[in-house]
Parts: sequence; structure tokens; C-alpha cells
Amino acid sequence: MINRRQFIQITGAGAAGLITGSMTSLLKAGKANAAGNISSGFTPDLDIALKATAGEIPILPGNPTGVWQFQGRVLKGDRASLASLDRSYLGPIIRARRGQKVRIRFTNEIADQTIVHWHGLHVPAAMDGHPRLVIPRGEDYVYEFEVRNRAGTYWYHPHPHGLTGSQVYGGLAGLFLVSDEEEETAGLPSGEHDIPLVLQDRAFDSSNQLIYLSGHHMEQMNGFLGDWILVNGQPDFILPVATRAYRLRLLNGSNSRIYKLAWKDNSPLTVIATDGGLLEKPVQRRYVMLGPGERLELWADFSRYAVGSETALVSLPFDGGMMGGGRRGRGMMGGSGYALSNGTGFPVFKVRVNRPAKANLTLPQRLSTIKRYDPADAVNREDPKRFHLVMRHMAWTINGRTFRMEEVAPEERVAMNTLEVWEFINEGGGMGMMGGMDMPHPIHLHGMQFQVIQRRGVQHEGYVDEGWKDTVLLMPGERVRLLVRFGDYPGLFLYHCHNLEHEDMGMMRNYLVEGKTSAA
Ligand SMILES: [Cu+2]
Repeated sequence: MINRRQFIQITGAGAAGLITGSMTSLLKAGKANAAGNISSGFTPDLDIALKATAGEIPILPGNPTGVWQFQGRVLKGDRASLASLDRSYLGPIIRARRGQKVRIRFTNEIADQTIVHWHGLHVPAAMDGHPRLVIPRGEDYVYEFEVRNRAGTYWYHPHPHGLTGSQVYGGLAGLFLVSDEEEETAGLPSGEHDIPLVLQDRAFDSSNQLIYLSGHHMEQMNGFLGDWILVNGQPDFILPVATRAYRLRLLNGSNSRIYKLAWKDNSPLTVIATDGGLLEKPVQRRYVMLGPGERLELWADFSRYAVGSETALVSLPFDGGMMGGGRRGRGMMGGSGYALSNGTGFPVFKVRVNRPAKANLTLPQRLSTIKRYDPADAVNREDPKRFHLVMRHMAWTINGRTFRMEEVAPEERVAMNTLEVWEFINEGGGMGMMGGMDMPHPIHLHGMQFQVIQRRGVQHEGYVDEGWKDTVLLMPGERVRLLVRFGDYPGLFLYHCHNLEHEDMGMMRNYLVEGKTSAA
């Protein structure tokens, strides 16, 4: 498989401007688009131009902040398929229906090489944003895929090896919301009552510019933690609501921060969806854990609040398993001088009940149908594949290995259309382990949604494993068993820690789906 840049190098054209008409048609001629070019056999329902570019945006009072951001434009299809978040560096919200064919013409206008990953979406390997497919500034990569996922809250962000943390931190991330018929008949709040909330933390210097890692190895081993909590790119976020029910779509888009979310008044959270869409029925939790990359959707009914009252979503204190101290900086908690370590409590956003509602919805008792995998159908049901999350030679590894661009170990080979049991183990004790260095690891599998069938070593109740997942959080001492069905797309996909600093250090591996090429 080659991308356009490699093609140009191979053919000796050297620069995009030198591509002749016949070469252009040659580039477009392929029946199956496996190389990021426009494919003649693909008729999109939605055709989008998306670029990663540098910009400036006011975040804190005073100087604007230099950021990177995705900017989009609808070329064909419903203009409402792209929606910008007000005054935010975040990329446009992309809305698509299940079954739609989507083309995204991505252009890289930032200095770094990059590539875009559609987190949670089931797409062919060439469309998944593997780091081997990176493009330099000035190049483009065309994504073409059919949306096959259930309705849900997915997202997109860069995935170049070693640079994902800095690029997401710089502002490159956006939501990808999928709708379908099942969701539409579930009776959920919609329109202005369906609210995306992207949680991220950032650190700023005295002229309001973003500070990332200092370059200290220990800081990267921990993962980046900022002392400002931003919601949809804004500090001190306030959500104005009416006295009625809302659907709140939460994405943890932070590099390494984990949230232990609860309502300020201790009322239980009503969870209606996880990474891969709606649960079968709502579940209640006193609090929920949300690791980097994970999504949760809440049913939040403010009808029992008086107009003029306030509440808040908070992050409760927990043992974050930090390896060292946090960043020094100005704190949002009244300027204590220290940043928020992973596990320090803080308010996430305020809710201000500012108007009465004329009508309300009642919480549906049935949300969707989830087809449960049967562990007995797994090809390795007697012998789960085990993946140990361990530190080795001062680097986070999976089974002692770090990322190599095209390397696939024996246990990382899987067959198309087979169900496997994968177990991730965060129990430390690996080679080179030192005491007190256990850390949480949110593990993300590309290409599909999986089911969590067992957790051991868990000391709390904040997980929502009832629904489809693509990212699963393991706190120190925990192990989790997953049922994973490898689908109909062959090729190289990633699995990795979604602590983006861990990922950039190489806590990422390939898995290879082997089998005959499907027609799709
Ligand atoms: Cu990790």
C-alpha cells in the first residue's frame, strides 16, 4: 500500500504540481481505495474538506492562545453535518447517519507530519489513521468509508507516532456523532437538549500560551497534567439549562487526566451510553470513572431544581497512582501554586438553571438492543491472550514491547471474523519495575467495539461496563477481560494506552487481522 506522497516519490514526479493529467487519473483509477486517494468507485453521501491548521483563539482573559485546530467545510451533503463549537479550538462536530458513505479530504497545514484517526469507528485499515500513513505539511489524505457503527459519541484526533500527545494538546480533536433509527426511537433529548461536553486540561504561561511537557522524562512517564480544566475548550464553563431533561455527551479528551465524575449534590448519575452508543437500559452510579479517550452519556433531569439555582459536575478525589509530583503553575483552585495531580478533586463545570421548561421527557426504561457475545464462541476461550502493562527500562510497555511501525508479535495476529478473549493486566511487577510506580492505563483498541466480561482487583464502583467499549480504564492492581470480535477489514490496526504520553513513548502495538480481502 502506498500513499500519494510515496507514489510521487516512486514515479519521480517530486512535487504535487508536477502530476500530469494522466497520472492524476491513474491515481484515481483504483477500484478499492487503500491508499488515501479519491476513489472513482465511491459515491459519498457526505463529502467534507477538513484541514489541520494553526490559529489563535481567546481562551483566558488577555492574549489569545496559539493553537492547532481542525477546520471543516461541507462539499456535498447536508450542511448541518458540520457544526462548530462556539469560541473553541476544537474541530467541527461531524454528524453522520449509520449507513452513510463519508469522504473526508484531509489536508495537513501544520508543520508536523500528521494523520487522522476516527476513534471508535469501524473502518478499513487504510482509513484508520495508522501512523505509517502520516503525511507532511501541504499533503492530503482522502478518507472514504461507510459509517457502520451504532449511534454514539465517537471522536477524531491525530495519530502520528510520537506526536499524538502534542498535537491533541495543541487543539487537534473533534467529535464524530453517529445517529441511527434505534436512537431516534429511544425518546432521548435532542437538538439544543443534546449537549456535547469535551473535558480537557491545559497549562498556560504568563502570556496565555499553552505549555506542554518540560522534556523531563518523569513528566512523560506520568503523562501531562494541566491546571486548567477546559470544557469544550473554555475555562470556568457554565452550562445554562431549563428545568427539564438533557442528554449530556461526555468525552474525556485529556492527554492523561482521569475524571471521577459525580454531581455536586451527591445525587446519582444516570448513565445512558458508553463509547459504542446506548446501553440497553439506563444505569445509576454514585460516580463514574472516565479515562482518556472514553465517552459516557448522561441523562440529566434538572426539573427538580428551582429556576435560579445551580449545581455542578465535579471530579472527586481518588488515588491516581502518580509516580512523582505534578506540574508547578497557577491553580484554578484559588491559586495554591501547585497543579492538579491526577486524583485531586475539582469542579468540572457549573450548571445554571436559568429558565422554566414547558415540557419534559421521562427517562426511557429501554434504550437499545445489545447483542451479547458468548464467551463459548471465542476461538481461545480456554486460553485468553494476556497483555501485561508493565514498565521496562523506564518505558511503559505491553508485554515488554514498545511500538515498532509494522511489527506484529505472534499473539497480535488474529483471523478475520473471529471472537477472541483478551485480558489486560495492570498488576505491575514487570521486569524493571520499581516500587510505587504503578499507574492507570486506559487501553484503546482500534477498529471495533468490544465487550467487557470480567474485572478483577477493582476497589470501586465507577465503571460502566454494560455497553459497547473501545477504551477501557485499568487502575493499578486491576485486570480486565474483553470479548473482541475482529471484523471484516483485514490489515494492520493499533491497540495502545490512551494516556497520550504513554502512547507517544511507545505503549502501543499493532494487531494484524489476517484473512481474505473483503469486497468492502
Ligand atoms: Cu498508559
